[in-house]
Amino acid sequence: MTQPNSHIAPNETAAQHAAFEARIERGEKIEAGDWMPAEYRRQLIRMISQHAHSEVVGMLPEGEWIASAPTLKRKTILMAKVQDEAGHGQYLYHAAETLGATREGMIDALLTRRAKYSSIFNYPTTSWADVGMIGWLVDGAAIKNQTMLAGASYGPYSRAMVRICSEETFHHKQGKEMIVAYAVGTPAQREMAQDALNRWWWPALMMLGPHDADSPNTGIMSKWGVKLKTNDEVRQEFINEHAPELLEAGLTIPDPDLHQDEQGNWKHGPIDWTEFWAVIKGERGLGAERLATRQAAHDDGAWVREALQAYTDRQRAVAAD
Ligand code: FAQ
Repeated sequence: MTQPNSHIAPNETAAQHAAFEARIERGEKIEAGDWMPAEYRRQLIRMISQHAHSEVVGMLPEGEWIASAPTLKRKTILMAKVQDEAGHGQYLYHAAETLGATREGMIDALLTRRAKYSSIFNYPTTSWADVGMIGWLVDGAAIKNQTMLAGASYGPYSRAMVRICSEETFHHKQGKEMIVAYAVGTPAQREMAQDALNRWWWPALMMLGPHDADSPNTGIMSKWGVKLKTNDEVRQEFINEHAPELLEAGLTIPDPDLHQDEQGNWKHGPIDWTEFWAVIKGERGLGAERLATRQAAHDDGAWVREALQAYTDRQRAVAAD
């Protein structure tokens, strides 16, 4: 017996869904004005807006270090990186707006905790090496995930990913260069790099999402060509690239169970998912502080929004005359 398709909304037909899925099957991009299932639209708004929030909140942990960068070169690189993240947030908010989401609605969902942002940005940056480790591991994990999303079926999201990935690649390289330099540097630098790895390794694995068996959204997102790989597949790619490079740099990965299997895949030990969910809910880490900072920035920007609205109203009134 065929299962009823639970994603068909009351005002949609199976034929519409079949035609939509055939387009995805043929590798066509779905564009903003095209017909799409309501659930496809809802899922994309959920994921793209959360991605946008992650980029913007993601400016906070590293931004704290701009004033303390050890050299002018490191400071300019970091400033460029943090500005890039703001730009990524902008592209992504725009991509979500093409689906009918409003900026006000998305920001409200973030500030009232109805929308999530990446767990990774609720961890504190306690030393300068964290800036390098975020570049190497967090941007490294983000690139694995987002290179896959560059092939997503929704055109505006996939095109935003192409631009974002090229910038993230620069972020990744600068982080790796910094950590490798410290790993072969003075004993104090090596210790700082190792301490950063000890704190960021597990959160970096977690940021790629729960195991596939615990990932309620992967099924439909894969069927509709948004996620071309599962969370565990992307995590495996990330570990396979990063584990040997970190070891080659002379660092110790804080996982006693890490080993290579017969196929050459680096297998990790058990992940503490209790910590992951507690960090997302704001029960552990800096969730409350991060949201308070975003709320303050939103409040400080009220006059800009009011001025833009007054200008738009006046332009409209002039045009109407
Ligand atoms: N944190 O069913 P799934 C960056 C939630 S950008 C918080 O597997 P899905 C750049 C998930 O939303 C980093 N929540 O979900 C940068 C869902 O809850 P919901 C962000 C998480 O969507 C670098 C629930 O768990 N990247 O780093 C997390 O199929 C350096 C069940 O999970 C993106 O957002 C998490 N880590 O797969 C910036 C990429 N993981 O929404 C500054 C786009 C899962 O149903 C410095 N997003 N959840 O209430 C994605 O690819 C996907 O959303 C996943 C999760 C893979 C993150």
